[in-house]
Amino acid sequence: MLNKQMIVQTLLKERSFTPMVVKAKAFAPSNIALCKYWGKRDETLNLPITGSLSISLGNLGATTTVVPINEASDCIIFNGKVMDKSMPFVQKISNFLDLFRMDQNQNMHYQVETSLNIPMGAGVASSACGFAALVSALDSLYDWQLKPFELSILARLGSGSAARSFWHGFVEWECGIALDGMDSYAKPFPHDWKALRLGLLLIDSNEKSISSRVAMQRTLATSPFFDAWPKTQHEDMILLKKSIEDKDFITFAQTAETNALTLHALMMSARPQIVYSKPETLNMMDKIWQARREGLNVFFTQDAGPNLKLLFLEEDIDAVSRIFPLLKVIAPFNLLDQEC
Ligand code: 2P0
Repeated sequence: MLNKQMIVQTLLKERSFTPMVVKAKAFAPSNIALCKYWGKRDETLNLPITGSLSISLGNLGATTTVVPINEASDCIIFNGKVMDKSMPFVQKISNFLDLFRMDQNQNMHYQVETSLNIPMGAGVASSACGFAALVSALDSLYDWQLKPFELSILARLGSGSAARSFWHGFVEWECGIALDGMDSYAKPFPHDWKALRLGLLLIDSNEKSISSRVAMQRTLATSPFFDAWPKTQHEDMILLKKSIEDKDFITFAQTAETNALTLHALMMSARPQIVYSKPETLNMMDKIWQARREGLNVFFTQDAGPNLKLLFLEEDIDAVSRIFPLLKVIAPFNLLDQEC
């Protein structure tokens, strides 16, 4: 059976493990899926059953600095604070770094300092941009000069959605068919859309009750409707890509919304059920649908949590903000317009 270590060894074959700089730094944007990744054909390598398509959040994401240290364990610093080694996410990062401890590098430990400029608790996953930034920083530290698809494969081993966090704009992650996943990586879907806006609507910032990993496994194993998901996903991908090419906002945003609702319906049909929505999530959906009935083109997508991400166009910022005054508005294609 293939494991992560074999993949890393294949990709880094003949690459040096001598640090070329004292400290390496990299940034990776966060991404929101418009056509979701849900269900793995390989649990170990995070290989998806379907392709997915995301939009990156411009200059909102993770900046990670990696420094080799002469210590017996890694030191993980998050937003300025040293994290306790017993924390699950610290262990997840250390386990990931273990993959790069081979041959002459086996005793190497790192100080990994990550800062997020996404508002904490905004319902935007930090693991995707975190793993992507970490892989890019390691690439710089050792001057491996890996190709973008190779970086995407390495980051996927940390967290599936991290495969999509290496580019700005729209990004497509192909599911691939190879057992080793060497054909399962992301690449840009090269169409921009300057007028597109994304709004982060925070409903609940508490940690989710069930991880995406466990929720994916359970949905795949128990939902009586899972068989329908790959077909729906394939059709949605075609619609979404065509609507981006045509700048057909209604088809684009309606497809993203339906894709998210289909995903949540699937999860609700798992046994036992997985329900990420809170009563307030449904209230907000209702507000969005009401606004649409009144002629405002606002739609949403939802990930593995109760928060919503609104989709609308620049011309409707004021109208949407009047309904949702606390909305954090992001212009994914206008990098300079965003706060850091
Ligand atoms: C996505 N999500 O496409 C989907 C939609 C959440 C909902 O990818 O187990 O943290 O590390 O591969 O990437 C969240 O799952 O899962 C996710 P792992 P990941 O963005």
